[in-house]
Amino acid sequence: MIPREEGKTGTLKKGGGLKVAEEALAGRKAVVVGLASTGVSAARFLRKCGASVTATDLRPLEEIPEAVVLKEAGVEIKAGGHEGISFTGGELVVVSPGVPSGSPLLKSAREKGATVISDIELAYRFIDAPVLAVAGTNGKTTTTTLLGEVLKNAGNRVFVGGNIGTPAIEYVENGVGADFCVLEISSFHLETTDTFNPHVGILLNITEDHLDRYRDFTHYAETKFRLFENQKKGDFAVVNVNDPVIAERSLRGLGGGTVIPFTVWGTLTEGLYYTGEEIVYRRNGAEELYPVRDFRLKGVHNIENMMAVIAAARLSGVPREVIMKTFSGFKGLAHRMELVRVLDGVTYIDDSKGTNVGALVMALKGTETPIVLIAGGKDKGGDYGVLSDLVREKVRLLVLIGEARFKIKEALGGLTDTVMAGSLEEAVRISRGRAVDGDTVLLCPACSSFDMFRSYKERGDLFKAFVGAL
Ligand code: UMA
Repeated sequence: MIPREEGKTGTLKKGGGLKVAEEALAGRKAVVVGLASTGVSAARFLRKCGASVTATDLRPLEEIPEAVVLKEAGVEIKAGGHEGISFTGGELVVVSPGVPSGSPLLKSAREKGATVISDIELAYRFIDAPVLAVAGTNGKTTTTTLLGEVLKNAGNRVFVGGNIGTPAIEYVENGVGADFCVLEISSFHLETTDTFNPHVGILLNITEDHLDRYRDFTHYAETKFRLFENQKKGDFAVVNVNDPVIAERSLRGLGGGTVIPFTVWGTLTEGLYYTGEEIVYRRNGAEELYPVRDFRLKGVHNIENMMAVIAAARLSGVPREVIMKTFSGFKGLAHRMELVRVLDGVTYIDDSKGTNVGALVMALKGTETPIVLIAGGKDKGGDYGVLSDLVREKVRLLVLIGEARFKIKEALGGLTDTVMAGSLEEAVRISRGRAVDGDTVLLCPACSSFDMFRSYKERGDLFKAFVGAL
């Protein structure tokens, strides 16, 4: 048994909270860029703390329903573009994740001497609890949720937020405190962090994504490694060394914290590995075993997610038994390899959250039966060619939708039977007609949803509705 650890050194945050934020921000000039969920929370928080706030969005006013309440709270709003926003220096500029850090407005802000930060950085400056942060191209939301559950089941008060949905600043704004803050962190957040330093940082994997926003893959990967930039002795970097990009970068050093590696292949003398039957956690010469037989999350990528949770939870003082019990009861999340229905021997799976090529690789690897694959959506610049072997081997029929359908057809269409569909509903109908007993119909678009839907959630919900109506 590994002795209880509570990370008494390192970056355990103390102090902070709403009172300190009010002292720091009262009278400060702030500009909030982007007025979707993050910007709305940030503007409200800054006003609550007594800052003088201007908020701006490219969208017109009528598309920002929260504008009315913000105006009433004293926020000046410039909607329908960023014209009229100028900087004299000294402003605090809080950027929503969806706004690229290299945008002309933010460039001009920096040139004029304003401080440009993400909402995560703003929140971090006032968070008064240990921060456990989860990053990676895929698996972040499952890992964040599971870590939150494990900590809660051990009797802790836990805030779970960030990319998962609730902007982190709401933790500070609500002022109710917690024993831990578990934050899902995207590369977008990390573009504009400064002092952000999680006590435990988890990096699950790095594969191609968001190449419509970054110069190239290296730029995207390096942005993710910023997670560890400020770590000090007493902090922990929990990293998947089976991922070649992370393994190579780890050799060059990840920051000042202790690296806890995990891998599903091979063994480790320190860290976590997988025997095929159990996860082994080795730390400071001691060892613990976590048999996976009763865990409801399946697939190698979920073993990786669970390894990361074990490390972060044990470093936070959670007993092994609580982890085992939580894992055995955790069913997984909607739109992530979610079983929708079995109809005439055909299994329908909703993996609408599979918004990049890496996610599709995992979904195909984790499916044992022949597959009718529905893919396509808004292209993010990834290389579909890496799917060639898996498509040839596993995909009986490729049904393509959305803007990216031509590009995907060019890369993969010659490898298996391929058809185009004009809508998701048509794609479901075609799949129903062509799938045979024992097949899996898998929605895993490898693209974002914004060409046809408001979000991956809407896409997944519609898929489930169409499948339900068959
Ligand atoms: N905008 C401007 N100027 C610009 C560009 C955009 O004003 O130059 C405006 C847009 O019109 C929009 C706003 O800025 O109104 C951008 O908002 P946003 O996209 O940041 O939306 P939020 O609702 O604040 O959502 C963000 C995250 N979105 C993104 O990272 C794109 C949400 O992650 C997150 O849940 C939420 O904050 C709360 O923390 C979503 C996401 O897609 C799930 N994340 C990416 C992913 O997982 O792949 C990283």
